[in-house]
Amino acid sequence: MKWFKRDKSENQVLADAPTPDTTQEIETQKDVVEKEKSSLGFFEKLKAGLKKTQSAVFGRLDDVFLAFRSVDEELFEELEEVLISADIGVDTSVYMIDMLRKSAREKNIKEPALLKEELKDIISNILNEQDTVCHIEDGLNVIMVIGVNGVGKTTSIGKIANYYKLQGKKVILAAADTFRAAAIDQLEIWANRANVEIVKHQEGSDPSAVVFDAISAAKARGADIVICDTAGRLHNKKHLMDELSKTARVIERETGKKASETLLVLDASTGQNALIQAREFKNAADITGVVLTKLDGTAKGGVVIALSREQNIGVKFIGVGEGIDDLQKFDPEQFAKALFPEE
Ligand SMILES: Nc1nc2c(ncn2[C@@H]2O[C@H](COP(=O)(O)OP(=O)(O)OP(=O)(O)O)[C@@H](O)[C@H]2O)c(=O)[nH]1
Ligand SMILES: [Mg+2]
Repeated sequence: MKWFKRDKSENQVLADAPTPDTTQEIETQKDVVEKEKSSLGFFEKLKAGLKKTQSAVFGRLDDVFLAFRSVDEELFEELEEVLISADIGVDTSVYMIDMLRKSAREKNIKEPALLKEELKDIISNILNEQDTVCHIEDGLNVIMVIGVNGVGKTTSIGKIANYYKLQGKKVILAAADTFRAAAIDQLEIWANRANVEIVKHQEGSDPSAVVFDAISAAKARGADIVICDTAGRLHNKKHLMDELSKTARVIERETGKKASETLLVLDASTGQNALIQAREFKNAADITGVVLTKLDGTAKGGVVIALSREQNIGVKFIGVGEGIDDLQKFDPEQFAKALFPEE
């Protein structure tokens, strides 16, 4: 089992901070308070984005917990049924309930409502088994963004550019979806919104030449991150693989290393289809993580759990709306917590 170290600072609470006795420590505590405040906003937004999934699936689990007086086999079966009927998938649902039985037995849990916390832990453990951190190192990083038509690649790139720009990174977008002129224009609109530079060529030009130019521009301007948009076609796998490996060669040759991340964008509202796309793309490219979009418009948010458990792929960012701020760094514990209605 792989466990990845995660930066917990965003969720740190003030109670964790030691009593200050120097100005510097007071400043540090201020930072913690600020982070706590922004993390509250973060959580509210996450909850709002998961509202549909919560009421259609996890709210129903809550009803089951309430309806039972004791922890028995009938309860486990009913919980399993609710999970299967959501887009969590049979294998993952069965696994989750097996884990729940096990912890109920080991901890001698007698009250159904107490199983809820166990289930949250089971979900965050499944999610934590994958690498959910978007790795950005010192120096130049290239992020490739791939996925089928309409899943939200260009929109997510705009949001990710804004996310890193706000962290003080210098970002350049590469308009390597040269398939349609409109795709280049759309990326340019997002570059303007995020206030970052864009490198573009004519429609129909070679995508890897755009990436080459974007990397050259990034070197010349001392940029930290180049994010590459790509055309969303999967119908011809050979073509896709050829194009991606050509671009990968350019990235490796020009930066001396592989792309920091190759992010697959999946539309959560397509449910099981998103899982199929993940499997297909994993065969065609070295996917390092997923951006899961449109969680706000769907009850199929449970697909995140199946992606982690069945496709062994970590979600790194989630899209919870169409605006530039509607992107969140994925946080397994917070996500598991936000799936359930408040106590
Ligand atoms: N509600 C919601 N809509 C989103 C989200 N992300 C993207 N969209 C919408 O999805 C639609 C498609 O987004 P694009 O970014 O154009 O998708 P794409 O993958 O680049 O599409 P192609 O370039 O045609 O392959 C747009 O209308 C976006 O506003 C999200 O997180 N939530
Ligand atoms: Mg696009």
